[in-house]
Amino acid sequence: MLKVCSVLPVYNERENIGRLIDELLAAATPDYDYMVLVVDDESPDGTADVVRERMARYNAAAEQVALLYRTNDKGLTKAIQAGIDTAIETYGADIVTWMDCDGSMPPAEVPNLVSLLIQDPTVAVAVGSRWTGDGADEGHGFMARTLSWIINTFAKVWTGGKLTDYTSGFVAARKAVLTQIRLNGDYGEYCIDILNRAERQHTVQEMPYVCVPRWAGESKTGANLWDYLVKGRKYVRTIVTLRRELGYFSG
Ligand SMILES: Nc1nc2c(ncn2[C@@H]2O[C@H](COP(=O)(O)OP(=O)(O)O)[C@@H](O)[C@H]2O)c(=O)[nH]1
Ligand SMILES: [Mg+2]
Repeated sequence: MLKVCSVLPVYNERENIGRLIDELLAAATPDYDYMVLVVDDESPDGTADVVRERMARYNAAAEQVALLYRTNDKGLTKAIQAGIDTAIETYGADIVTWMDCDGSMPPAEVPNLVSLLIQDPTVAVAVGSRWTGDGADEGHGFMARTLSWIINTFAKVWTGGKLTDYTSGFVAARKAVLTQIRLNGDYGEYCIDILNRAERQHTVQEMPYVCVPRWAGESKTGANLWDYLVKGRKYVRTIVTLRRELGYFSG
């Protein structure tokens, strides 16, 4: 049976991670073997204790919840990459998904993202988009939405890609793509990089989703103009590098 693993990168998400695990496991369909792998970078707030409690609750019959507790080389992109590697090498995942773990991305939509890959063998990556169809960004204010729209338009026009949400972070991908393309960058720019590299060689399918405010706790990135400009510089650098390295792509 196909194995699907959702990698859940967390830092100080004690108030959100238990609910997210519950909702992901409740939404899973019997079409495949499903598990979640939480990747915690030594959160001081006790996030891992909540995960261990869920492991005790859910793992009696089969391992549905696992924890990768990292004490070195911290950071969001490295956490997701470590989770992807563990999902494939240790848990034998054929498909890996990942998402933010603050409630801003809908756990109930994960099976829909996965089914885009299962129903069509030519689709290699499925990605949630706030900027297509019924998608929306209700989780951010006007400034963040506008900057995100500018970055996404720039990514599309400058690289020649076709996607509408390169900074999504809500992704499901086949093992074959993930063993071929590794994540580059520190934070959200890794997503622009992997999606653009993937769409040059494979079919990447978007699925509309509505991003909502985090359930509880605080954003790690901050939300003032300076934080966005610092983040934006890295995004722009990634887009320029993609065009320089790979050229303009008109697929
Ligand atoms: N493992 C790990 N997860 C992180 C790190 N930084 C942020 N995260 C997680 O990444 C996701 C997005 O972070 P969030 O604070 O919501 O940032 P924002 O959405 O950009 O405001 C959440 O699930 C965080 O818990 C980190 O350094 N390590
Ligand atoms: Mg967030």
